[in-house]
Amino acid sequence: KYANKNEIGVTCVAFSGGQPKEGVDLGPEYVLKANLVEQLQDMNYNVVLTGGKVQHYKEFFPESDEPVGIIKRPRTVGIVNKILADQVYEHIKEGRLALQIGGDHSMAIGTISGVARGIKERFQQDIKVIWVDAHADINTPETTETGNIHGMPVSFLMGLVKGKFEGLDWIEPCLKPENLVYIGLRDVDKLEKQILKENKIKSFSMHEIDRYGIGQVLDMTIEHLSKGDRGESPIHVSFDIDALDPSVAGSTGTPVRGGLTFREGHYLLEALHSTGRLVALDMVELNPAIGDHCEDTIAIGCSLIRATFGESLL
Ligand code: Z70
Ligand code: MN
Ligand code: MN
Ligand code: MN
Repeated sequence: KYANKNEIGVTCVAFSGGQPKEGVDLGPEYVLKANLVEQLQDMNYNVVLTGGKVQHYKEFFPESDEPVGIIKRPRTVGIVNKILADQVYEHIKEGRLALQIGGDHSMAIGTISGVARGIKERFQQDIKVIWVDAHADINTPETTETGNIHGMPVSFLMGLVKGKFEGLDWIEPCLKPENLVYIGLRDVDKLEKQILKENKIKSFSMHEIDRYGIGQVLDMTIEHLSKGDRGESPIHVSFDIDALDPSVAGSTGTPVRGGLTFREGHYLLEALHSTGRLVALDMVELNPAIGDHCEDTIAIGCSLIRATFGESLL
């Protein structure tokens, strides 16, 4: 419905500036080396790779980027996301599905901004987001304990950040609290919990997944995101690989035990594919420099992407 020619615009975001660990910028290169593009082509998609190669954005980095308070690299994160938003917007405008491979989760500032702009323009609709993650990534520059912007993208997208923040002042709030659902949470900061409550954001933590099972959680998620429309508004999935249990996908910067199983992760994306409402997917925080068997985590990232785009089971 939203994409018109079985075409996927793939943007490889080799960026790590939203957090301190090296290696997360290598995620996209490894995913390409694992033949993701060929796999999608085998599923009869046309693949359009942004810029024809992995994007580093280094030519846009500011010469210096001193912390603002405890916030690290705000101007770098800001400019990279501004460019990224334009790249993703272009794919949506062209009627493509949008796939972004990361890279740290600060990149969702750009991906969701770009998708929201394109969807608004083409369909006059607001974007709805499913954020699959061990973390809520909804700290503000005031509540963050780490200063890492990958823990803050949601607050910037929702307009929860007071005043204009240097480097990130181009961001237009494009995500309403009622249009977001979290799945997989298990490591949420105290002040983040307060923000989730104040904004009445629908969240299915690992506790709810244990209680209801992933099937019912997905039913409830889709029901929530269907309020006020005929159950067909467009959905962007932002999938942090650390939503999965570290025993399944260990090559990521901040593994937290007690996560989704291999099948729960896949079921979630298969169920969303079957709604026909998906317009964009972020697959982020793959860090090949961490863990002993990074090729396993990379392969699971590819497999999750294929599930999202409808790799048939039978
Ligand atoms: C913490 C913060 C985070 C990912 C860590 C952690 C955030 N709440 N996100 N790893 N992917 O720094 O704000
Ligand atoms: Mn996370
Ligand atoms: Mn995250
Ligand atoms: Mn191995």
